[in-house]
Amino acid sequence: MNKRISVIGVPMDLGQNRRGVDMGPSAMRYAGVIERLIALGFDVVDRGDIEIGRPSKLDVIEEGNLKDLKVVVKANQSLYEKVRSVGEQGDFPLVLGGDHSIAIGTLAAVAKERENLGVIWFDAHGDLNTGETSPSGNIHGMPLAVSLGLGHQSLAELGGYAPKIKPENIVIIGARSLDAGEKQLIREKGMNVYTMHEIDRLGMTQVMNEAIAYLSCGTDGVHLSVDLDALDPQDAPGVGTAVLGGTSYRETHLAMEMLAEQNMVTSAEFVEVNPILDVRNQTAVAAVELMGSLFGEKLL
Ligand code: HAR
Ligand code: MN
Ligand code: MN
Ligand code: MN
Repeated sequence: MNKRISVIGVPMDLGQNRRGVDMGPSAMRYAGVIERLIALGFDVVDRGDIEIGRPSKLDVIEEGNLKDLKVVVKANQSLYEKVRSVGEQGDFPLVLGGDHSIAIGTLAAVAKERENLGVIWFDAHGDLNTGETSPSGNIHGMPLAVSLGLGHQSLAELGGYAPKIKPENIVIIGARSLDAGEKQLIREKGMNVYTMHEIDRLGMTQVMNEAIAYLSCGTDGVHLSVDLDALDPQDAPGVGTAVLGGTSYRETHLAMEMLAEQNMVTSAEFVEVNPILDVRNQTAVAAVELMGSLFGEKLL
């Protein structure tokens, strides 16, 4: 991994319905993310937070089943520019959310100079909806579809190009709540999805070995996107759309530790931490501990 890490906060809560996830970056800073990475020997620069506009009453009018589209696009444009600028300086971009709609800006930036960016997507959900398939109109359920070039043009063409990612370069891990349109898209594109069924059946070790081997050939970088709702709600209660039966605290750490050994991840984001729904900042702490494992913290 690169020596210098640039931390970027994105206090975005407009990609979904539950207020509070905008406080995620603060909660992870209070949980000691900067200090933890410094203690691991990294040069860490906190780039502060991206400014998120507030929708005016007129803006809230939904456009093609896409809630708060304009403000989400604008914030992702700012995030795109920030992530590009730190990437150009050779830093490792570490983005703290905010809801998962911010992956639209992160991916637009990190995929720009790469022909074959790999993506590892830890999530209970597929985030593969478009305005047409989304049951909710929440943009945080759409970022992976957007990165494939699907959905509203103002999202899909952010950064001036589309698609960002090839479907065969994506590995989804932890899925257990997929909408009909998402299942159809996964089948159509033959995407790599390790649902909780495969994790239970094969174990996280084999799942990660397969994912790592698969992405090691043919990719020119790997973006890791961790939605904290991938974890079981017992271990990460502070998320807006908790789904029972997720990955355990240790399974998720093991996954991060295995990625650290490979030194293959070139950018990362940790999203959906909602302090209002959390218990004593437990989910923010878990996120920061997972970042520790990702960046090479060892148990012994
Ligand atoms: N699939 C549902 C939707 O599109 C729920 C989506 C999301 N929740 C998230 N994203 N936290 O992973 O509305
Ligand atoms: Mn998600
Ligand atoms: Mn590219
Ligand atoms: Mn999710």
